[in-house]
Amino acid sequence: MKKLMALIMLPMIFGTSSLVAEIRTVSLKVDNMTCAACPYIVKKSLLSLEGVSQASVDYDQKTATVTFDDDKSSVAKLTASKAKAGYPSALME
Ligand SMILES: [Cu+2]
Repeated sequence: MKKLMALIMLPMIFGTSSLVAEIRTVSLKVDNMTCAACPYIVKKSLLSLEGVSQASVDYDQKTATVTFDDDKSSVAKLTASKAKAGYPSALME
């Protein structure tokens, strides 16, 4: 009976792995940053997204480094938010 329970529990344990928050950090290339205020706007738009815990923007390199919860956000959501703010961006490989 214990063995049967273990067999039933296994998929439950491994099945929850997709529910566990996966924290990802990605770098994005950001277009249209033309003045010193732009990085702040980009950073604000990123931090306003659900699941984003950290965002830093490098004006000189024209990049943004974002840490987010993969279950609550996605690279697509990050780039969509920035595009909406006027800064198209793409994931850096
Ligand atoms: Cu600007």
